[in-house]
Amino acid sequence: SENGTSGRGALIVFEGMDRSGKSTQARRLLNHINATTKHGAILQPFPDRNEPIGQLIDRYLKREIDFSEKALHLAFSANRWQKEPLILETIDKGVDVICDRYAFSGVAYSMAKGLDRSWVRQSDVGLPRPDIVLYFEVSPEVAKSRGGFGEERLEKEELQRNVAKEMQGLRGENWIIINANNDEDTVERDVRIAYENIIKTKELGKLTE
Ligand code: Z5A
Ligand code: MG
Repeated sequence: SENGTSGRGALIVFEGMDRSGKSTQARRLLNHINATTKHGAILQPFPDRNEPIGQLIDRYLKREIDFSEKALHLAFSANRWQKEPLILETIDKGVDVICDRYAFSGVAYSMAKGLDRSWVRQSDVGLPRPDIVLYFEVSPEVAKSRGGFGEERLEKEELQRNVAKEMQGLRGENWIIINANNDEDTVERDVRIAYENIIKTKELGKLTE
């Protein structure tokens, strides 16, 4: 098969700070893969605001309803579990899955708000483990200069700083740091290089504690 050695699709995760350009680049990579490969890719954003639990999360982010911090954490996690079967089936067919945010956002945001590390990690244990995490690093000044910042309720500077700190602690050997201060074409080039260099294990792994 043209898709690596094992024939399965790759699980690619975009993570990083607010306004770092994750969604922009996730879409660009999707288009690139679909234009240049036979196997293709799908885009899976998290939170997935179309799925029932994701609709509640969307309403929370828009300040329409409230959640306790722990219930919110579990909602974000349940939102991912709702999509686990789809992710596994898609990977199995040889199609790549691009996730725009994933469990690392879940852990980092909840820890930044003061929730306990092991409690927070538990709800995502067993989810598919990404082959690669593209971590978008952007300076606070650049992020602030980009559109839309501050509209939703988690977009507060101090929280963002804490999230960035927690994200540092989550870095693993399959993480690639992307300099997201650069212009869109430069970032896209770096993302494509990372994509070309993904090393897939035979079977997709699972997230552990
Ligand atoms: N959250 C959580 O708490 N727990 C979880 O488990 C998960 C999420 C999964 C909503 O997420 C909130 O949920 C988020 C984390 C929390 N909290 N906050 N804040 P979301 O993913 O839906 O958030 P979003 O609304 O999509 O924003 P974002 O992800 O932070 O933005 P982005 O995707 O990184 O950036 P973008 O939309 O691609 O670009 C932002 C703007 O910059 C836009 O105007 C672009 O045209 C522009 N842009 C992009 N790239 C560039 C470059 N290179 N140069 C100049 N301008 C650029
Ligand atoms: Mg986004």
